[in-house]
Amino acid sequence: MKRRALISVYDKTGVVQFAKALSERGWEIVSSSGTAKAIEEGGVEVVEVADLTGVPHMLGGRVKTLHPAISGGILARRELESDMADVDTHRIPLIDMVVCTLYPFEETVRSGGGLDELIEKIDIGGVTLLRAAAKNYRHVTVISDIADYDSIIEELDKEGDISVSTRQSLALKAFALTSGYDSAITAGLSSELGRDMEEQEEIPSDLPLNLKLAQPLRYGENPHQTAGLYLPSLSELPWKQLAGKPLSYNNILDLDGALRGMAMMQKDVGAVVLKHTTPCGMAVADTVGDAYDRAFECDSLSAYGGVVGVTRTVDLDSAKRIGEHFTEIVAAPDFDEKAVEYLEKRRPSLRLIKWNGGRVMPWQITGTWSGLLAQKDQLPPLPSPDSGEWIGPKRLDLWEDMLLAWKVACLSKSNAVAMVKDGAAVGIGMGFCSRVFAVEFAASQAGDKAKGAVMASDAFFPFADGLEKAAEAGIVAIIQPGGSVRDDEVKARAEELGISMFLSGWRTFRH
Ligand code: 93A
Repeated sequence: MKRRALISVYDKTGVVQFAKALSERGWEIVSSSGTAKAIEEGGVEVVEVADLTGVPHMLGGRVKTLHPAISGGILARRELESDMADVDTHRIPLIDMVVCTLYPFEETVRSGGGLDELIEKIDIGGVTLLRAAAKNYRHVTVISDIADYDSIIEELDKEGDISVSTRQSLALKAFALTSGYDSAITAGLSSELGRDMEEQEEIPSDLPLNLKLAQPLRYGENPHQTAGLYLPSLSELPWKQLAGKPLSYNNILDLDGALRGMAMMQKDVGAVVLKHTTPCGMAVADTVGDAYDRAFECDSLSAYGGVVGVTRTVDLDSAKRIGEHFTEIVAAPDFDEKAVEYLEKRRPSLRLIKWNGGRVMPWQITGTWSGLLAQKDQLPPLPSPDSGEWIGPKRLDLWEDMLLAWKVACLSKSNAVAMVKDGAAVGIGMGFCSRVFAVEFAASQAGDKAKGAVMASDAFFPFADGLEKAAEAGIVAIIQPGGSVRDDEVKARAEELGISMFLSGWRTFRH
């Protein structure tokens, strides 16, 4: 019987050659409209999904492959008489292979797409194809990565078919992709939609975590501590290590800070430098190299042996700049080949981490002597100039800096304040038991750069003293949650000092 492949790809790189190779090996190709067009233009025979289902693509492309004739052809259990009777009755052609690359949701977030664009980039049909094929891996091959085209053709040539072990690993790969895709949607939409998210969710009575050891580690925070990395079963790490020494327990902790920083800055070309999970520099710029240099400058002493996260591909120029300093890890959405080659030579131990933008754990779980604490791992919505209360002059001209300061403070250990000027952190006071000390430290680090800078605080000012210290240093605008019993006093003092103050309404403690 003729085997059938359903190909529906956003990224059309190499699809014509792949379809051609399948077709030459006797496969029938079925495709959604854009893919069918590309394949047909490449001179390969193809059946349109619409011809197979009898229903045209509709809702401007929102419904293309969502149809029982497609889902049924993928999901049917070939060994089950009743399933086969169903497909027979409804004349559903069986599909033996699904090839699908999803709408680029994360790229849309990174390029600053607005809510409408983001919503349209949520792939529904493609995810359904992938999950259905992965679920029925016993009969169906699922290809979710164009990098697998060649090995599939090779296996077909060598073995005449795709082995069950290949199908299993491709299924896991597809599930890992769709789960990462869903987390990216949650992260990408939460800053757009979260403003209405005042209500807390109910706490579930069980956490269905099902954690499995993914990687034993040499030791924990210190050499005498046994440790391992655990993942929920079926989850895969949201990153790939491209080079360098194996990650340690502390590396994985620090990397977490970098990924969080990257997620917060994903709309910008940004860089964050961290030590012990909290930032010692964070900046935005026009290029990755410039953002890195500016982030590094904030506290170049502490950056030694730190972790770097950048929000765009590391090219050779930025690799050279990063390679100048001793760093434990560089995390990025991607690395140019030349950048990897350069950094491998220049810093052989440096761990290069390619992050897919996804995450694994929706919960933050902390072991304490009193039990396991669990909380939803989420930030409050990104403030916007109309989402809070302004006191004194409304310095919209400084808003972008205030937002960056807010992000630095979110990422820093409490009590935290962050001073930012012209798109770069210039002073970060964090991990202090007193907010006044945090301000004093940040101001001393910023020096003259504090003059005309903005400041964020991760929690309210209990007294006006922290604010007064900031004003002394030259801070002109402050973003903080508000909510102190002495808010009136703090607001009045800000007005007297001529400071622009924005009360966001959301606290961002990090312990
Ligand atoms: O808008 S969708 O969620 N609705 C669908 O029914 C559907 N089917 C496939 N997006 C859908 N797709 C996606 O379209 C695929 O994941 C792929 O990214 C893209 C291919 O469309 P075309 O072949 O028209 O270029």
